[in-house]
Order: sequence, then C-alpha cells, then structure tokens
Amino acid sequence: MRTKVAIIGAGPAGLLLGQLLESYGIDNVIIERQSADYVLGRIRAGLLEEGTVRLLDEVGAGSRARREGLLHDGIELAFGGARHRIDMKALTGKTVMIYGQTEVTLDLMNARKAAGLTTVYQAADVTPLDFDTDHPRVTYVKDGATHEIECDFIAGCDGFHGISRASVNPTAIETFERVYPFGWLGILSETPPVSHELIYSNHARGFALCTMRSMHRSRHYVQCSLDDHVDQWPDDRFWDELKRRIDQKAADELVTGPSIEKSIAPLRSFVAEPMRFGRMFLAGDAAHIVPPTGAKGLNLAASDAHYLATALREYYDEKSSAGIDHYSATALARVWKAVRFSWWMTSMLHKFPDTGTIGARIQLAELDYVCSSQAAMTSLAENYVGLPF
Ligand code: RFL
Ligand code: PHB
Repeated sequence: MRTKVAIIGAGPAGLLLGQLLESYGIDNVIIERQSADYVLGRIRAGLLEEGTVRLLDEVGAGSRARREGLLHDGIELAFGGARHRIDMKALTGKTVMIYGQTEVTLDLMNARKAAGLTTVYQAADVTPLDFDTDHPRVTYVKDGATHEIECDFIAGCDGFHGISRASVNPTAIETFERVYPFGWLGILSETPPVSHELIYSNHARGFALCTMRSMHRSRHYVQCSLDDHVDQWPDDRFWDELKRRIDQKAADELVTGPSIEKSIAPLRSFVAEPMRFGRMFLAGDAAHIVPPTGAKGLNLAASDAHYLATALREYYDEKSSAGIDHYSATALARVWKAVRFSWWMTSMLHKFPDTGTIGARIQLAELDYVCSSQAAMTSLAENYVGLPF
C-alpha cells in the first residue's frame, strides 16, 4: 500500500489530523493497535476549547457537538468552605464546551468512514521505519500477515506509550518530566451535575473536581494515592470522600448513584523535544502529557493536528518546506504554555505530601489572590479557554 501520510494511532490527534489532511486533498492511512470499540470505550477528557470545536467544524464533524455540547461561561474554585466564580466569558469573551472525548472520537470516526478513508484497526507490531530517509515506511502485522505502507511522511499520534517516540534514536531527543506523587480517581454516573459549572476544589483532604458529560451524566474526580486500587473505592466511599472535599451547599445538593465507570489515572507533566525527526512528526500525547487539572491534553492534540496539517498542506500545495521545518517550534511554543498552566493549576489545587502546612497556606493565599485580582483572574481565564492558535 502507498499513501502520502501514514498516521499511527486513531485517538483524537490521529483522527483529526486525518480529516484535516483529507480536507486539503492529502490522502492518508491510519494504523491503530486497538479495535474501534476499545478506542471508543476510553473515558477521558470532557472539555473543549473554542478552537478545538472550530477544527471539528472545519472537517465537518462539529454539528453534534454544536447541538449537544454544553457551553460554559465560567468555572468555580472552592476553598476555605466557599465557592468563588471565575467568569471566563466576561474576562475573555470566550466560553468552553463540555463534550466528551468519546463523542469527539465517534464523530471523527464517522466522518472518516463517510469519506471512505482507510483505517487499519487491531494492527500488531506497528513499526515506523526509514523516517530519516526520503522513503519512510510503516510495517504492521494483521491477521498473521505482515503489511507495509510506503509513504512521504509518518505522523506519530500514538499517545504517551506509543511506538513512534520510542523509535527515535535517544541521542536525537530530549525529554522533560515530572511525575506527581498522587493520582485522580474518576467515576462516571447517571446523575445530574451538582452545579451548572465545573467546581475545582482545594481541600485539606485533597483535590476534588465536579464535572459532567451532560445534564444527566456526571463525572467526578478525587485526588488519591498512587498505591490506591479501584477495588478499595466502592461507590459509597467515593461519594463520602467527595462530599467532604466540597463546600457544604454542594455536598447537600450532590445527587449520588451507582458508578458506570471507575478508574485511576496518574498525573504527569512530560515534553519531548523536538516534535520532528526527519520525515516523522509527533503530535498529541505522543509528544507531551499534562496533568488534567487544566483540561488541556485533548486541546493540545487538536492544535498539534492543526499545525501539522497546515504545514503539510504548504508542502504539497506550495512545494515549500517552511511549514514542516517550523512545525516543532510552533507547536512546542503553545505546548509549553499549556504545560506551565496545567502545572500551576495542579500546584495550586492539590494536597502535596512534602510542602507541609506552609505549602497549604500559600495555596489558600494564592487562591484568594486569584479570586480577588482582576489581573490574576484574567490570566487564569485566558489560559483556561485556550491560548490562540
Ligand atoms: P490517545 O488518545 O492516547 O490516542 C493514541 C492512540 O494511539 C494508539 N496506539 C497505537 N497505535 C498503533 N501502534 C501502536 N504501537 C500504538 N500505541 C498506541 C492508542 O491505542 C490510541 O488509540 O492520544 P491523542 O490522540 O494524542 O489524544 C490525547 C488525549 O487522549 C489526552 O490528551 C486527553 O485525554 C487528556 N485529558 C484531557 N484533555 C483535555 O483537553 N480536556 C480534559 O478535560 C481532559 N481530561 C484527560 C482528562 C486525560 C485523563 N486521563 C485518563 C489521563 C481526564 C483524564 C482523567
Ligand atoms: C472532565 O470533564 O473529565 C474534565 C474536565 C476538566 C478537567 C479535567 C477533566 O480539568
């Protein structure tokens, strides 16, 4: 098989890149290790920046999000027993949209199917090869047979644990990493959200987040120990802990119910530089990870896909390498700002085992400052709604 761009990974980065390339007339093939159902079953992000929704519109996959997504004008920060609202719309003129990653993925999969593009699911031993030459290839095993795709470029959109970044010569790549000493335990339930907007709570027992997928489906997270296992967290324990970490009004109004999904995610900040290795590019979680406190991971995957698709369009339409030469620096400039913001939100809102009581009091002072200074509030808001791309 031959294609212009072989995309490894059918998560949001790979699927969006595929549709953007298709809209520019650049043919592409996606090779994914898992089945489509498995990819759709992963409960992850829930919050989209306006720029991400615009990209979905651009590839004709945004109409359901426009219909069903919930637009939020603000968020609430809870600390010291009270809630404080940050009015992002008033501060920035922008809103964010609640629309689950599973839905984004489904809409992009359907758009890809409608366009008749090839996606190889359940491909084993996917291997990017010869990307330091003019003739890169991707090989994979499917149904016991080895297949090869010849291409002009490879896009490594295969997430943090993927093969693309791992295939790069270690001397050609620099990585930056911080692993946080806690995780997030998340549950999904068929219950109405406790508040119209998201509540991010700093509490002496640890961080908590009340978010949602729709007006009848809630998503809640509590900071947990890295040693914890979901079996140690029956639903009753989860709801009790959550109630203790949010303000009294929210605790009184919280509607609880059986969980329909429960999982623990570790928190990490990670960046690999550069994001281009000859004729292979990295995009999304394959190149960078942020802790979910800033809701930036999926949105960075989208901006990477945009930068890369634009660069490849310039290459094919204008016979210019300028775009692909600048891709890494352009994408990383936005990535590092989101890494900074996500680190800052995480630092301000979580209980850290090593900073003691002075650390906790400084967090409260910072939260008080953020909620009382127009300048600080605006800074939070403009990062939260997404820096321009
Ligand atoms: P993905 O989604 O991991 O997709 C990568 C795909 O590559 C496949 N793959 C391979 N395919 C072929 N060969 C191989 N060797 C392969 N290895 C892997 C995988 O099966 C998979 O299908 O990466 P992508 O596309 O870069 O997308 C990134 C986002 O998924 C991620 O950043 C977000 O989920 C992060 N995130 C959030 N982001 C937001 O923007 N807003 C949020 O509200 C938000 N909340 C979250 C989150 C992530 C969370 N977890 C679980 C870490 C909340 C949580 C709890
Ligand atoms: C979610 O809805 O899952 C979500 C929202 C905001 C975050 C993290 C996760 O910061």
